[in-house]
Amino acid sequence: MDAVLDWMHGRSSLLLLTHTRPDGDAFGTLIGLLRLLNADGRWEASAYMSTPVPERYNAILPHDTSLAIGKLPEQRRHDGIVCLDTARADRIDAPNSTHTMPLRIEQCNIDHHPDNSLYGAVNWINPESTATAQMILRLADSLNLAMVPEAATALLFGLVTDCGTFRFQNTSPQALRDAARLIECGGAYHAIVDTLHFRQPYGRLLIQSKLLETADFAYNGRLVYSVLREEDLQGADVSRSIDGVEIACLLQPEDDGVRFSLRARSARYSVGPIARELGGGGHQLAAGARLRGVTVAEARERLVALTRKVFAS
Ligand SMILES: [Mn+2]
Repeated sequence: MDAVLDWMHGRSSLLLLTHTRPDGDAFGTLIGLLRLLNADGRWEASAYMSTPVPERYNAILPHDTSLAIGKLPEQRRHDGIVCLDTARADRIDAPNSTHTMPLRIEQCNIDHHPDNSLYGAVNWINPESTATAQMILRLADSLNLAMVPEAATALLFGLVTDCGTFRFQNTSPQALRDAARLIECGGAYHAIVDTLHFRQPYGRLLIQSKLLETADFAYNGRLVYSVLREEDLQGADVSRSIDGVEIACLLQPEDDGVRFSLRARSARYSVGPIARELGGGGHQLAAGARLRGVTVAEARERLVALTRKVFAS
């Protein structure tokens, strides 16, 4: 973190970026840090995402005028880019598709993915962190940034989503302490839980039930997988909460291949190596990959073969 502090003190105008297909920790860290910096005033900060925050999160993550969607205001001249929760440079949700713009400005890489490729000019990677959001909390403390309630809510959202609302095995005592701290600073915990768990669109619940209905099992029920053909269903999950399941995988056909979304019950049978063998990456308990030029049947075969290795180890 010291390298990050030095790097920040040498800069005045920062652009914040996160990864493509952003998840809760991506939204939370991007918006949280943006709010913290702009409330403080020592830095001029803006952020960019190619697509807006999903509408269902509007109540907890209201729009911020310094967050640019789809197009970056031309006149801004940034002297540094902070990349949040993003393991590899090619996963940065950059203001243009070729990623040429960010590469010309120095990057500061803040992330908790163990397979981070250290692409930044400075890299602060803490795999012990349940969420990148906690690292932003540490950073805020070190920079003496006031933890304003909107930032606390955004960071709490990142932390809560990355640990499955304190159900996943990455829920550490520190995660709970940090959550308590963010709630004390005004983080809207009940609104977050309400949004995530008690306001599911009916269509989404129907899809979950369809996933269960069409699920396939292998290895005596230890692997479950399902094919999802509908678009835009991030967070849909073939339930690893099924008794006996160690690994769950969602296969999503795309134009030029298949996307794998993998979840493990415990670190004993980690999905990280499976994702990496498929050319992707992620954590032990949650990982993903995208295989080009394969059919769903071929993707299924690869999955079952790779899972065999994990169960055999
Ligand atoms: Mn994360």
